[in-house]
Amino acid sequence: MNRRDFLMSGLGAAGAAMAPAAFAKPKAGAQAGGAFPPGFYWGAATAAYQVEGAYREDGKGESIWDRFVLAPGKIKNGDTGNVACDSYHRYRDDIALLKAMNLKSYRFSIGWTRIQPDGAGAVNQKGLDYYSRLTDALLEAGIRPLPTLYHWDLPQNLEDRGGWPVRDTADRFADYAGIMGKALGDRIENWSLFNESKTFTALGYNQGVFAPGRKDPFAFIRSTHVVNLAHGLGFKALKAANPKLKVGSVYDVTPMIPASDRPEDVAAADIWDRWQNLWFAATVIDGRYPDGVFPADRQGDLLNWRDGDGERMHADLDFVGLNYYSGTLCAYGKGASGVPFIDVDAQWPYAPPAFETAKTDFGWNVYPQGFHDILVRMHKVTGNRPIEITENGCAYNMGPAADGQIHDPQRIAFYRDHFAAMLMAIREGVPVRGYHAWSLMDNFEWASGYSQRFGLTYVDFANGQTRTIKDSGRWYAGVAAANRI
Ligand code: IFM
Repeated sequence: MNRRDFLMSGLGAAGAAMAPAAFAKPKAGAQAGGAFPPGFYWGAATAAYQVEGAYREDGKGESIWDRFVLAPGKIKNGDTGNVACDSYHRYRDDIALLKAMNLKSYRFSIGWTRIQPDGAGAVNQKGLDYYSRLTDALLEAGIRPLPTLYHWDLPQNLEDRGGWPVRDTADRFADYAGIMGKALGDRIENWSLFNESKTFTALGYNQGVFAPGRKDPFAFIRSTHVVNLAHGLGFKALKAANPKLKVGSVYDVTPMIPASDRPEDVAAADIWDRWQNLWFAATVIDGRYPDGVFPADRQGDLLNWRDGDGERMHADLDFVGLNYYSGTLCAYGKGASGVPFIDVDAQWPYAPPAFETAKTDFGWNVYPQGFHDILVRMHKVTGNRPIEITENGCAYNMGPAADGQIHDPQRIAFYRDHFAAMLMAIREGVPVRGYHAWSLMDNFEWASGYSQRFGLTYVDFANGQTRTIKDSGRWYAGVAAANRI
């Protein structure tokens, strides 16, 4: 297999091979209850394309997701986010949900194409006004706004100019960040730059299953560098707009679990930790890439590295957002050194399951112990920066029962066990200061359309987007009010 074929197949195969099949048993004590630190932020999260709808309203431009959903066969049932939860019009209803659940923090994202329809140049005042109204309404309700600038909806015009693999996109992002900092920095203190860089670059540019649907491994690798540059430039632009702003970014992280004690499997877990957990978070904080992912003599070319990029991408983040869903099993195949891209004949076979965990309706392993473990791991990487859990949750797809209510005990159990794991990490010194459930409400789940329901609130998409708080939402309200489990 030549290098290109390896890159084409290797990452995809690795991803598939890492579908978690086997996990260690949760440690004793994982069920412990108790109080969270005073002032802990209990919250919930959403993202612009997944909830807002109003895809052509008030001067909004076209994003890559507006375009991608139109491609036949890309989204389950041909669903789109054109209407979604209609939050653009119903944001006051959403805030009422947050209040009903006693939540004090709302993580949402800003649609870049509402602000700059083409991703560059003139500002669309009506778009800014929307986020200004949302911010004011949150503050009035006593809820902290926690916006993310980029949750995957790149302006289509920038994709047409090359997208994330092209360095200019990082400069455009910095302009946009500066615009937002100036417009809302008087009322919003904490800002996240990106959501889940590793996921949108890999799925969008390598696997082609997310927008913009490209399958080009070399473009993908470059996109990772441009996104890191955009972190550094965006961070500096926000600070220049208002030095009082606190700027972080959101990383999806997963504990890498060797499939066995074989040194090869342990090495596979180590390399995947660097590539999946550190490639963005540690790079931005350190201003340099973790060693050992690419051959040292090829890395510069693969990334299109230029002198000064270390400083450009460096950002001394004020806080770190972490998203956690499950663990990842890592096994190692024939002849591989543990370094992706070096061994062209590397294989990443499925390991025999040690034992099964419960699964969500999406098929994801339920693995609360991994939440504790990755928090402890990332704390070592992020220093003493405050950590916000910016996402954690599960898809269970039950609808209203005969009594009109949504009884979802599996989701309550999921959250209870994950809160226990988080509390254990906090007690061990991990500085977690807030938690956002994914999600406030059922919404557009990307390539899965509306088939996967992650919400604490049920949304009736067929009947006017009406919202009903699920049993889990009511249970969560109790946790938030008591600040304990
Ligand atoms: O819905 C997504 C979200 O947009 C990013 N993190 C994972 C969630 C569930 O897949």
